Amino acid sequence: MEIKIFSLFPEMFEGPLGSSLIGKAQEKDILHIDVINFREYSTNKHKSVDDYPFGGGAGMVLQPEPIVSALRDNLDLDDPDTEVILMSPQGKPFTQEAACALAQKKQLAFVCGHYEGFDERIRAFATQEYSIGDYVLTGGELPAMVMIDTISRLIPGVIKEQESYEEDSFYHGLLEYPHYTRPQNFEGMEVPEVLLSGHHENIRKWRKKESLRRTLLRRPDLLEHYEFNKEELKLLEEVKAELAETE
Ligand code: 4GO
Repeated sequence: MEIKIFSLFPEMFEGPLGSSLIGKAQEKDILHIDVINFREYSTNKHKSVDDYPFGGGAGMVLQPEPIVSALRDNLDLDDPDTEVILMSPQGKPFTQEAACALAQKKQLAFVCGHYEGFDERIRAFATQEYSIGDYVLTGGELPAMVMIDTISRLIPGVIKEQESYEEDSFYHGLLEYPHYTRPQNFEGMEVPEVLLSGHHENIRKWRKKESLRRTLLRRPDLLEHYEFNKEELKLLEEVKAELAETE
């Protein structure tokens, strides 16, 4: 996959995208990430990219010319397999499902704004607009990094075990079951017996049940959209009965 980031602060990306699994994926040629500083596309002598808002008010607004010139110079804006993504608090909420869809694309471009925001006409050049949550940041760089990290680990070869992400929280719409490793007893806290039993079917059921319990207790909103199978409905009833007992 080809990723192009348009930002006034390219150095912000060096650490997060150069290290760990994303860095390795780039070395393995699974992923290519380019950061383009659209200040280089400013045509005035001060290399400025923002100006005062028409109509008055506080803050500066990013002008359309430098960003659009940078996009045109680095992307084929007519390629249907290229998504131009604007990072903004006004975008659609970014979810694991959105990440799965974006991971299928050939090329992704991320447009990171700063200051008060973008001139509205920049939106005409984006194919998507995403928000990573209901809060305001100083720039779109951190949201772009969050999205790139989430999408990258879904690309085959980026994480070791391909099944690994299929067990993630959210992948199937539930939170993950609890994990344990050695020691068997840590400061008096024991690993659940069933995980030591070697009985694969019981372990699978226990994990499914704990996954449902966690989701019910921590994120009941996720269960509103979840499509339960027969076994899951039964396990959820068991969980609810157990919770009613301890009330
Ligand atoms: C994105 C961008 C928050 C998000 C941003 C978010 N803040 N919630 N700030 O994903 C244009 C100027 C937007 C600063 C940018």
